Amino acid sequence: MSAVGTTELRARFARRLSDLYGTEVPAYTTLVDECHLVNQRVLDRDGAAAERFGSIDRVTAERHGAIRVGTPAELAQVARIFGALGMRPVGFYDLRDAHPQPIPVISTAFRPTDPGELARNPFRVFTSMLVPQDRRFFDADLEGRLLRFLDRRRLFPDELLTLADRAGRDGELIEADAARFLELAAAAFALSPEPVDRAWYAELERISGVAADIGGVSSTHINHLTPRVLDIDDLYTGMQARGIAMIDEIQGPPRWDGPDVLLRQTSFRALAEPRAFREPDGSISEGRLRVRFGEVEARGIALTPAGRVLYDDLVTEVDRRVAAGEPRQEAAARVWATGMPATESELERRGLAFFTYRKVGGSLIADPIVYEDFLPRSAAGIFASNLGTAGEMDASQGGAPRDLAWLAEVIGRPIRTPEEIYAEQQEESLMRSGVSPTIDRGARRVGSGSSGE
Ligand code: OOG
Ligand code: NI
Repeated sequence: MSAVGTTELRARFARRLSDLYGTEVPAYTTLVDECHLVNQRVLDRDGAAAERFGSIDRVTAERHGAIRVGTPAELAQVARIFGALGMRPVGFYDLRDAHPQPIPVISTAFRPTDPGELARNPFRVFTSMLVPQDRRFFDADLEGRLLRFLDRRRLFPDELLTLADRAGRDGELIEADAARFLELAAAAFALSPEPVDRAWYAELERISGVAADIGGVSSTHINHLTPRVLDIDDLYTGMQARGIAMIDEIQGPPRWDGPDVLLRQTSFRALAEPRAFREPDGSISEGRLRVRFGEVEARGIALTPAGRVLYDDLVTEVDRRVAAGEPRQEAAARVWATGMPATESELERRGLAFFTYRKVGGSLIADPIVYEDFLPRSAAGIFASNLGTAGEMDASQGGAPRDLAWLAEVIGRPIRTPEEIYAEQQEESLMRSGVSPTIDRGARRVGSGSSGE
C-alpha cells in the first residue's frame, strides 16, 4: 500500500477543511470564487510580477484557518495534530492588551517553516488559547469553574492523537491510516451539533464573546478559513457588489503605490448560525450564534525588526492623526507617502525588509521574502469586529504574565520567532551565493519579475 507523506497530508487536510467550511458557511464559497476572479485579473494585468510573492499555484491553494482552545493541554494536542502535517508553532501574539479591544487570549501560528514546504503548501492555523488566570477578565470563582469545565472535555479522540504521533514520527502514513486521520481531524474542527448550555454560555459572553466561544462549548471549531488574494482593494469592492457586508476597513498597511509589506486583511461579519441550546430547565431549544466568519488576506514582504519598528511608528502616527479628526484612509496615505520607502530597493538598502539573494552574472539579485505570519493588531481587529459586544474588563486587576518562553514550556515544544526564520533564510541564500552577509550592499540589485520559487 502506498504511503502519504507530510506535505501531501497537509495539502489534503487544507482542501478537506476548505470543502467542509464551504458547506458550513456558503458565503465562504463566494469569497473563494471572487478571489479566483481577482487573482486571474491581476495575473492577466501584471504577468510574472503577479507571482513575485509566490507562484499562482501556491496562492490559489493558500489558506489560513483559525481555532481557539482553552488550556495548555489542549494546545499541546493541537501541536501533535499539526505536527503530523509539518506545521510548527511560530510566533507569540498577546491579544489581551490589543487595540481596539482586549481579547482574553494568547496566540501562536502553526505553519511550515521551510521555504520549499511553504512553496508546496503554506497552510497555517492561527491558534489562540484562553487565559482564565487573567484577573482583568475572570475572577477567581469563574476561573475555577472554567478550568473544571475545560478539564472535563476532550477535544480530540485518542485514535486521532495516536495517528498524529505516528505521522509525526514516520513522516508519513499508509493510505488507509491517512484517510482515517484526515477524517478524524476534519471532524474535530467541524461545528458540533451538541447543545450549548444557555446560562453558562451567557455568563461567559458577558465577559467576552471569545471566552464564550472557547469555554462555553464542549468542542472546538474552525472559526474562519482565509484565502489569499493578489488585490485586496479590488476584492473588497467585488464582495460588496455581490451583496456581502464587509467590515468597515482593510486591516494592516493602507492602500498605496509603494511595495506591498506584511499583511493586509479584511473580513465579512460572522453569520448567525442555528445552534441547539440547553435551557436552565433542561429543555432543548433552537437559537443562533454568530461565531464564524470569512476573511481574506493579501501578503507582502517580511520586514526586519528595524522595518517593523518603522511600521509600528507609522501606525502610531496614523492613530494620532485619526484621533485629531483626520479620516483614516487619508491620514494613512499621507503618513506612508513620507514615512515608508517607496521601492523595494530602498527597503533593501536600508535593511528594513528580508530578501533572498542569488547570483546572476556578476551581480547579486535580491528577491523579497514573503511575510508568512500575522499582525497582533489586525488579529485583535478581526476578533473585535466579529463580536457582538465589547464585554467587561477590570483594568485595575493584575493580568497573568505570559510570553513565548512560557508558552513553549507549557506545551513542551520550541516556538520559533518569525524574524529568526526570515533572517536564517536570508543568511543561507547569501552563503549559497558565496557572499559574506556584511558585503557592501551596493553590489546588490533588487530583482524584478518572477517570484524565484
Ligand atoms: C483569530 C483572529 C486572528 C488573523 O488572521 O489575524 C486571525 C480568531 O478569530 O480566532 O485569524
Ligand atoms: Ni485570520
